[in-house]
Amino acid sequence: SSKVKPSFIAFVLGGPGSGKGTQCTKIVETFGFKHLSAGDLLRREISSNSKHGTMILNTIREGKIVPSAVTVKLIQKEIESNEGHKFLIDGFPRTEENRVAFEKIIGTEPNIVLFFDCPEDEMVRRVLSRNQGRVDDNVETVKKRLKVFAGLNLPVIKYYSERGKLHKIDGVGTTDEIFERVRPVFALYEE
Ligand code: UP5
Ligand code: MG
Repeated sequence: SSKVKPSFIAFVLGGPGSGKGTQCTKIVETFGFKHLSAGDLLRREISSNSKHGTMILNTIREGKIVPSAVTVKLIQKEIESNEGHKFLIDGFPRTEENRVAFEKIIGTEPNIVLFFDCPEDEMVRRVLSRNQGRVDDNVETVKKRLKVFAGLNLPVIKYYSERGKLHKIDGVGTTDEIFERVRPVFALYEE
């Protein structure tokens, strides 16, 4: 497992468009975390024409999950090059297999897990109005992403709930209203 053990890790989970990235930006501003979005790391691999770029692009287009070995290696690189930081890991782990691979390779578990709970119709509305050219922001792929979320990611969320690590946040409301629900979770850990 990794040489560098991070001081604090929060996993940030929720369906497509539930507000993970938006809330992570606010957490970074207020609590000074390093934000690692697994989706952004994978999209960076596509645009830098890396070895796995084409496979990652095809996987994201289908709303499927990239193999754990690829994603965990990208996260590991970021953790090792940001030694001493607290980390927000956004949109990972997506599957039980992802979760087990992370624990094995990084050698630690998250301190806490946030889950942005948002109704499907609201998530679809947000994703389809984003307009930032993401290859997976279309009706067809969003439906697949929602299915994959329900089938593969909800079990991971349930796992952390049973371990007493889950903070379930109502993901409906304005960005600021939602952040006021997030703030107390992190305020607990501020000295
Ligand atoms: N918005 C945000 N908050 C709002 C609010 N309160 N009210 C109204 N609008 C709000 O928000 C989405 C949109 O809604 C934005 O336009 C925002 O302004 C607005 P955002 O904060 O971006 O939500 P987020 O939950 O981050 O949505 P995202 O689409 O990024 O979630 P996904 O989980 O679908 O995407 P991700 O990038 O994590 O993954 C993409 C794909 O990569 C996956 O489908 C998968 O194929 C692959 N992947 C893996 O294979 N493995 C991984 O580990 C990670 C990803
Ligand atoms: Mg995101």
